[in-house]
Amino acid sequence: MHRLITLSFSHYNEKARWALDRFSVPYREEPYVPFFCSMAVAVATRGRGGTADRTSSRYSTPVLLLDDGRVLTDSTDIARFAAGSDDSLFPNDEVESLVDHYGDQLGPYTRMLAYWHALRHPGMIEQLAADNVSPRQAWLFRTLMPLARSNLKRFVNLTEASRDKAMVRIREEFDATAARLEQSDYLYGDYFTAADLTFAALASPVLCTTSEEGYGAVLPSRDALDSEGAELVEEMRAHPAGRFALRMYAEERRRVLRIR
Ligand SMILES: N[C@@H](CCC(=O)N[C@@H](CS)C(=O)NCC(=O)O)C(=O)O
Repeated sequence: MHRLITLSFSHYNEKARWALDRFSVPYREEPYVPFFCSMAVAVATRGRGGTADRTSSRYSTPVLLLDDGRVLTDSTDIARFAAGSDDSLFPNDEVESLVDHYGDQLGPYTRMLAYWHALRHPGMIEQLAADNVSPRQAWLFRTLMPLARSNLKRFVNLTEASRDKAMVRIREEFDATAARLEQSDYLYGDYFTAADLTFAALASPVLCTTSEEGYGAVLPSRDALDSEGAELVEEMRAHPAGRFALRMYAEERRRVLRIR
């Protein structure tokens, strides 16, 4: 069976999981927390990793280890592999460029805001670990977290200025997406494509999409956020683009049993 190494709660990983689930590709997910996921990738790829891009290192997740020995180290490559000969997910260059655009221009900012809120609340990131990985790994993460906290902040570039920029960029992306949706129920054409999947997955950290709504891992509960975090999530959920993302989950995120 194919092995999917993930940073379990990450939205880029959710994008890969969604595509694999949608096309009923059998795989076993090996879920990790930050740092441990990079070590798992280094081990699984014998130190080679993949290709670093503007938003990630070469040890980033998701990584799909195929039965035949091939290794896919990018969520878009994994989604393309999942779709196989079905060209409805990636019908053309316009969809490809929307996927790349959201990967570059939305994903890094929703991730930054999610970490901003998670790291402000003592215990929140440790709870995320407890909700998403094995008790042993969660315990180890909790034990090492005091040392890892500042590295994580530096890694995601968490400062007030970057938080403010992230907020501006997310609102711009949501507004542009909503404008696009005035023409159609989908981001391209009149059917579901990888552009819709990518937007919905990468918007999830600011929507706190729940597993009941279809997210393939556990994100922080809205009740656990402070007023600033809760207001942000309410604003994004009420936005036409946020409502669209939640609709894509309701209508298009087919969950199949995953073996862990
Ligand atoms: N372009 C990559 C981005 C993936 C990415 O940024 N993954 C993050 C999780 S949100 C990660 O693993 N970061 C750790 C690292 O880059 O070392 C993709 O879409 O697969």
